[in-house]
Amino acid sequence: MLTYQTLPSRHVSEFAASVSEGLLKPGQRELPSKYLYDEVGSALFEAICLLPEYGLTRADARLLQAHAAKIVERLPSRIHVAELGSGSGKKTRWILEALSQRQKTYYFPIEISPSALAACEKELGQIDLVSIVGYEQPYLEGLCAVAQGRDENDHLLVLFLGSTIGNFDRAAGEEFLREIREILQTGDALLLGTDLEKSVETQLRAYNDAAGVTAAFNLNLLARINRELGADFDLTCFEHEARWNFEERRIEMHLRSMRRQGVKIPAANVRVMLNEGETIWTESSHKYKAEEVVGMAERTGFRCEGQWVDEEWPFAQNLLIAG
Ligand code: AVI
Repeated sequence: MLTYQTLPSRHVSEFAASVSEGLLKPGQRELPSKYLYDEVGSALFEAICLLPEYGLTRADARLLQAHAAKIVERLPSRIHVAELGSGSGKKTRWILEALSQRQKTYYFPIEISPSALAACEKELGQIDLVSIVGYEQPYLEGLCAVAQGRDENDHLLVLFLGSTIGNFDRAAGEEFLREIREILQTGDALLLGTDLEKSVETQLRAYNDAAGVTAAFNLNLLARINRELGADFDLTCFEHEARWNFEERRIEMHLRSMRRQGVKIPAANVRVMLNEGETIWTESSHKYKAEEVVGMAERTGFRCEGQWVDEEWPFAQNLLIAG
C-alpha cells in the first residue's frame, strides 16, 4: 500500500524566478537542470536510457543485477531502503529481492513526481515481504522524515543511483553526501552510482545521440518555459550542444542561439537579447575516477566498503558505510 506525504504544490513563481536569475546572469547564461524533468522531459529521459549511445543506465542495472546479493551480504541486519529519486524503480528490484530473501523490508521511494511514485509502486508492489511507503518530497526532507520514523534498532540503506550525483557541481555533490551522512546513524549505508571517465568520443556520443533524443530533451526546457511562463522561444532557432569540459571533467549541455534574437518571458517579467552563437548552459554531468569516490566518501563521513565496476561501460556502484 502506497501512502503519499504531499507537499504543497510548487509555485510557478519559483520557476519564473530561477529562469529570470539564470538568463540574466552576467557572462554565461544558465537554466537549472532540475527543470528539464517535466512530464515530457521525464519521458524523453526514459527514452535516453534506452539509447545505444547512452550505456550509463544499462551499466547501473547490470551491476545491481549481478551483485545485489553481495551488496546485501555486507549490510547490517534489520535494514530498510530509502531511495532518492526512485524514477520508475526498475533497477531497485534486484536489491529489494535480495533483501527480501532474509527479512521483511520497507522501501521508501522519495520523489517529487507523483507519477514516478505511482510507476514505482506498480513496478515493485508485488515483491513478497516488501512494503512500499512513498514520500512525495525533496530528497533530504524525505530522508529526514524516513530516518525520524524508523525504529531504534533499524538501519537504513540509502540508494542514490544512476550517477545523479554527477549533475551536482563537485563541491555541491560532496556537500550533499555530507548532508545525507548527517541524517544517518553510524552503520547505515549509502549505495552511490557514479559514471566513470571514459573516452571523450564515447562520452560526447552519449549526450549527442544520432536520433536526436537528447537534443529534444534539452530543447524541451525552452518549450516548457513557453508552456508554463508564456515565453516566445522559437525552438527552430536553437540547437543542442554537448561539450566535454577537460578541466572540470564533465559533459555540459548547452542550447546555442543560431541567430541574434530577442525573447520575452512574461511570467518572469524578463526580456533577453541573445547573440548569434551565444549559449544557455542547461546541465552538467560530472564523471569520476573510481579512487576519487573513495576520497569523497572519506571526506564526508563514510568509508567505502565495496566498489563494483561494470566491464562494458565504466560505471561504479559504491557501497559507503556511515562511520
Ligand atoms: C539523470 N542524469 C544522471 C543524466 C546524466 O547523464 O547526467 C541526465 C541526462 N542528461 C542528458 N542525458 C542524460
